[in-house]
Amino acid sequence: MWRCKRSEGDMKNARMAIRLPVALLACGLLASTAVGQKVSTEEAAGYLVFPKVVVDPSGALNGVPMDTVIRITNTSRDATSVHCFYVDGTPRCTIGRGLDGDGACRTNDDCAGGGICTLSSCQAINFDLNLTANQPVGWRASEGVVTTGFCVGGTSPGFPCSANNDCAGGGLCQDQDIGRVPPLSPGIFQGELKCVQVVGSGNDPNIPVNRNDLVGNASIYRVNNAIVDVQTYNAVGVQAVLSDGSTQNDTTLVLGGGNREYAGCSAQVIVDHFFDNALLSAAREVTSEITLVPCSERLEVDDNPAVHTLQFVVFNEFEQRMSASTRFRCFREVQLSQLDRRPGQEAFSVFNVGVQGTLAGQTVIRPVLSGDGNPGSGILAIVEEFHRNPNNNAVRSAAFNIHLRGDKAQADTVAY
Ligand SMILES: [Ca+2]
Repeated sequence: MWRCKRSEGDMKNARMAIRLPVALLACGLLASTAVGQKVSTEEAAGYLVFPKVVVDPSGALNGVPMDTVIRITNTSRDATSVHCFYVDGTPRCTIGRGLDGDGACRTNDDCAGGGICTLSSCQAINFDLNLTANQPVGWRASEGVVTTGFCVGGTSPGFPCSANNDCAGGGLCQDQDIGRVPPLSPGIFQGELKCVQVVGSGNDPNIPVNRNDLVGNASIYRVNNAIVDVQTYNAVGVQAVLSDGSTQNDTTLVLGGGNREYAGCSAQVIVDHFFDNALLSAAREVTSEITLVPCSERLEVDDNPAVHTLQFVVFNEFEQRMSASTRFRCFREVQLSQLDRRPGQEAFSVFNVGVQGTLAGQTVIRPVLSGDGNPGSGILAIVEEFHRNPNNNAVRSAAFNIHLRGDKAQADTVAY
């Protein structure tokens, strides 16, 4: 009965030790809805979403430099083309150079001259990949792919190279043009990556194709002299309804609803988590961050991205219920106890262990109807758990995917 898969990570056993009655109930429901084409982190799909990509070479955001390694594999015996978008969800100062000289900021305090730290544009950066049969590719988001060589064999197959000694573990650097991926450094980038399997040729090579051949994952590295902390999550795969290789009509992907071209986003997102500041032992205090991205998005044509309102219903281990809500545009990364409280006020949050009185809980997230009857975009998310040793401030983290429950009646659309 216990089918909820958790991603790898050294916190796995600690999390599994606490099983909530409500969690078991939710997972049973999840299993029973898994029919037909899926939105999942386990099966190959025609549309991939990586909810969180972060690049911060100088460590200005958290004091530790961060980078993200992205991997995509074509599981098909046929070659394929892929059209991808980085969506820039980095908050930036309205006035001032921010943390990276390009305006990136965490709060208004990072902005000079009375500037406001805000996320307003959600600019998308697109690129294309051409993958041969069964080909894995990978790159560091900070560096992208700027060469025409890629490693074969060794321990980094599919990664870009200029010579054999760029390929770890004895791999060979072979000439093959998989495409160019723009580097996201030297500044700060926080955002998501979305990739669609496309026809790759003809008048409009970016038209989606009805195939389900892509899998992917991402590893977020936090590295300095004192720590090496790596967390890996699987990309969310959204499967095309047809997988006969036929070409779609346009560059608007319809997810769910009556005229679906892809599986629909779920009606609810469920997160099992510890409450913030829970002490698992004298040497482990836990906090969690959630990253939210919308299922509906206009990737290349939107200078005023929609605001999404989400409702959070939070249950503790006594199944007592509290609620909170938040609004976001294309991307939101936030500590759970800052969803409903300002920084410094986390102790009063419904996500704080002191408010809830139990170590762990479960949160159900659903989009809220807007005033004009718009049903609201579905959402996708990942959660990161940070375990801090209060004695020396050493932090270890793990990322995990959330659970999806129920099929949303209304379609979501992704246009580019
Ligand atoms: Ca379409």
